[in-house]
Amino acid sequence: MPVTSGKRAFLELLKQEGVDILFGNPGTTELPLMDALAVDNELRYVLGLQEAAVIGMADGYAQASGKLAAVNLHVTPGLGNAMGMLYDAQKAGSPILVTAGQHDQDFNATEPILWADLPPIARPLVKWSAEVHRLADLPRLVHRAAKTALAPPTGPVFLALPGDILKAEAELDLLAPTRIAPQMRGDPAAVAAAATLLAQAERPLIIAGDAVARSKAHAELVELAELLGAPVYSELVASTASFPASHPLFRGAMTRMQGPVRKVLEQYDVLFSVGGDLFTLSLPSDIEPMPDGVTLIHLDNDAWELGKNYPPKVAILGDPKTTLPDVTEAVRRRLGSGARAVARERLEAAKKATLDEREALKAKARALADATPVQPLALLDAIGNMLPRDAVVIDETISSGIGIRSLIKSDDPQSYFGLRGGGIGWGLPAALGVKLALPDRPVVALIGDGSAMYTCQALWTAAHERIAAVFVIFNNTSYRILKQRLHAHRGLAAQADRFVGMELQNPAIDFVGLARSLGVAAERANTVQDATDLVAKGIKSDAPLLIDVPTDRNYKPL
Ligand SMILES: Cc1ncc(C[n+]2csc(CCOP(=O)(O)OP(=O)(O)O)c2C)c(N)n1
Ligand SMILES: [Mg+2]
Repeated sequence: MPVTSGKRAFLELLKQEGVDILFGNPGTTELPLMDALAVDNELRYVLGLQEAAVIGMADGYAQASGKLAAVNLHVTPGLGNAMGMLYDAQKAGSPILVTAGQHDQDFNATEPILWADLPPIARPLVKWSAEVHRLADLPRLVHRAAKTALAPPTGPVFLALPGDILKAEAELDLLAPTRIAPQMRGDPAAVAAAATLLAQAERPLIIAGDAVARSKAHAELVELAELLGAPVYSELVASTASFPASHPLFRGAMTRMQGPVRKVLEQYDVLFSVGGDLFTLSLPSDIEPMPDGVTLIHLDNDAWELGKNYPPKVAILGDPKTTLPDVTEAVRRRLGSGARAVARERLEAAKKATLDEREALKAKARALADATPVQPLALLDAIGNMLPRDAVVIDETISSGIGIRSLIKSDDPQSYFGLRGGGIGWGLPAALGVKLALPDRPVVALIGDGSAMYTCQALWTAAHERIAAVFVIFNNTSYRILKQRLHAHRGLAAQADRFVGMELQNPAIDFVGLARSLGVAAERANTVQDATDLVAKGIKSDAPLLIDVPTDRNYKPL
């Protein structure tokens, strides 16, 4: 076996795992790796200027590519800065190998600067967290980490890399990656039981979760939905286009509040959740979102999610792409000609209901098209109308995103990525990762002004790496969602019309100046037309562009 150093072995192990980009921010403890990178021509090191931005980029890359994303951070403060975005990555199930340098093991007893025990810090937010203690274990542990990140349900993992391990040399067998084939086929008896319930349903409803997009099962779910004549909602907090947005059975996302969820569900007798979150809600409420009369069927590739909050009649552990055709086939066999005719009527009625609702939303948006300042609904509609079909939208619009899944034609599984975890600051760096993963598709990030400020450092990386994403800032000079929520309390803030800690004014943030200072071209758009003209220009450019759109500050219901 050849003698190799830990630092070079680590890079080779990443390459074995299919990694071609290492996202990172270095410090002294990472210097051995930076040394090895100096003579490596295959791995691209993408520097982020704050660790939150580093993880956000890796998250976008992992979600859009489905591949392992690799990250290297700087000891305790580096990992600490990364935690908020690591939470988002965990919620989105993003396969990310997060590593951090650690001091030499025989130095740690003195508690050197920046030192803390790293694996326990990362542990709550990852599938597996460990430290390498012997160079001989490095190959095994890196491969185990990568396998774990990519095994369904996918998610981030953490490895601490002490300096002495990276600097040491030894004869090393690099072993080989393990890949767990993801297409688990659901249990046949459970599939049959689910099909019986679905075939008997009078008013079936489908909730589609990220697992559908991840397994690229759009066509399989469309077939079942059409057979049943069942409308489809996306899960409450989605990070993907879990169903094609233009399909006439797609009703968009439900509001993340108990009352409105219950109102929708009350209209149905059988709910089939295909990888959907039941339910990720925003705030507590006395209202129970799941009505008593609804029979639940639950399919997911994550056993934890099955029956997590609501006991299903049938729970199927399986991958949507391989399991849905079995369900559809079994339903088809159970539907007599009478039932088929009824299902076709349901289909026509459901299609009409969707198209009516969508047209009403678009009419409302059109009526606001010339309003100043720009109304977010009008801007979303206009962007939805002009984007090419292969565009990918990154959504961190927060309060401005109402109707986004109906207005933007996100029709394929990689056409939309949204904020799953709720930790804001994700969208701007995630857009870079998505563009790196899908370089041939236009990438347009729609981001709230408040959200953009958490990770605006990523703009420098966009300029430095010439990552041609388009950023549209929905700039209402406020944390508008928080004002809306506090206003709804009808408490002291609403009476006083005073919202402490929610105004981003005095001074207003100069996003154009900010972007330009970091090397990114930027323009302000005061009308919907100007904004879409600039989006069109940005899509054609081979460099990033930021478009600052002052939008309505009003937080009261229109
Ligand atoms: C890391 C993090 N910090 C704070 C919050 C709380 N928070 C949720 S939404 C929000 C404001 C978002 O502002 P902006 O992006 O401008 O969107 P808007 O509400 O104006 O539409 C804040 C501060 C959060 N979710 N995550
Ligand atoms: Mg805002």
